[in-house]
Parts: sequence; C-alpha cells; structure tokens
Amino acid sequence: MAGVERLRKTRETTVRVKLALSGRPGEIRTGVGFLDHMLELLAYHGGFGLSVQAEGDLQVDAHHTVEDIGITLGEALAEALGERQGLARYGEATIPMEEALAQVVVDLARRPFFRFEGRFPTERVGLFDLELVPEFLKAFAMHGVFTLHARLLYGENAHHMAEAVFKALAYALRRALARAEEGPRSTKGRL
Ligand SMILES: [Mn+2]
Repeated sequence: MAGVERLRKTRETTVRVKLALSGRPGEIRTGVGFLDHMLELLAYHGGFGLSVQAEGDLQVDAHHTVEDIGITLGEALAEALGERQGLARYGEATIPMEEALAQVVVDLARRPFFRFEGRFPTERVGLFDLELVPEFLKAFAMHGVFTLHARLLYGENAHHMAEAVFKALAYALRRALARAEEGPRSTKGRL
C-alpha cells in the first residue's frame, strides 16, 4: 500500500503518522486511550491504512497531544490527496450509535473550514475531555485543507455520541474520496 509518512516534533509532542487512503488499520498508540479508540474506528470504517504513534506532555493534559495528532493527520491527508484530481469531492454521512446520531459533511476542495454544532451531555468520557473532539476535528480540517461540518444531532451517552461523529467522518471521507466519473467535480476544472 502506497502511503505517506509525517513526523511532527515540538517541545510538547512527537507525533508520527502513516496514512494510506486505502488500506488496513495499523497500530495506533497515542497515550490517550479514548483517542486511540476513535482513530481505530476512523481507520476501520474509512478503509484507511493508518498508524499513529504519539508521545505528548500528558502530565499537562491531553490537549497538545490531541491537537498535534489532528494537525499531523491533516498534513498527511493533504499530502496523500496530492492534486485531488478525479475525486467525488463531496461526502456526507449520518451515522447512529444506538440512541446517538451524528452527521458529518466534507468537501475535499482546498477550502479549509470547520464548524461543529451540538453539545455533549458530559464534559468527559473517562479521563478524556470531550471539548477535544472539536479541537481534533478543527486541526484535521485546517491542516488537511478541506471543509468539515460536524453535527451532534442528539444522544444521551457521550461515548456513543463521540463514536457516531468519528464513524460519520469515516464514511463522509470515504464517499468524498471515491473516484468521480469524469475529472474533478468543479466548474473551475480543478480542486
Ligand atoms: Mn466504543
């Protein structure tokens, strides 16, 4: 599987990402258990070859680590997308996880934008701060250079709600990455 590899080192974190747009999930070890779970779902349902290793300043909290993984994964995606020719471009998915429902819509043209709507019913799942879910998605979209809208439509269990968001992201991306019938889907003639 052809893929791209990104290494990002700062004083706060070291993040290594390997990404293939189509492949099998690899090893994901970020030091943040809940994020590992979400990234495994993203890779599995998106059909991505993804491995992530991170060492971050978790003694502070998970913020830097989660954000820097979003940045590095975004950079890897942007590189893997290359010229973005011949992609379906738009992708949408509305995915349930039991009582929870989330919708994600993406546009892979080079328009970095992020919007998150909805609220989790709790601040945390286990040790994981749920405000880091939109932080991760924002970093991913800005550095992946694409438009990402994510909505929590409803739900009662925050774990289910987060899971629905990451699965919806996986299917939305998978659909946007499908080959377009002919050429780039833009009247500009390029994405
Ligand atoms: Mn779960």
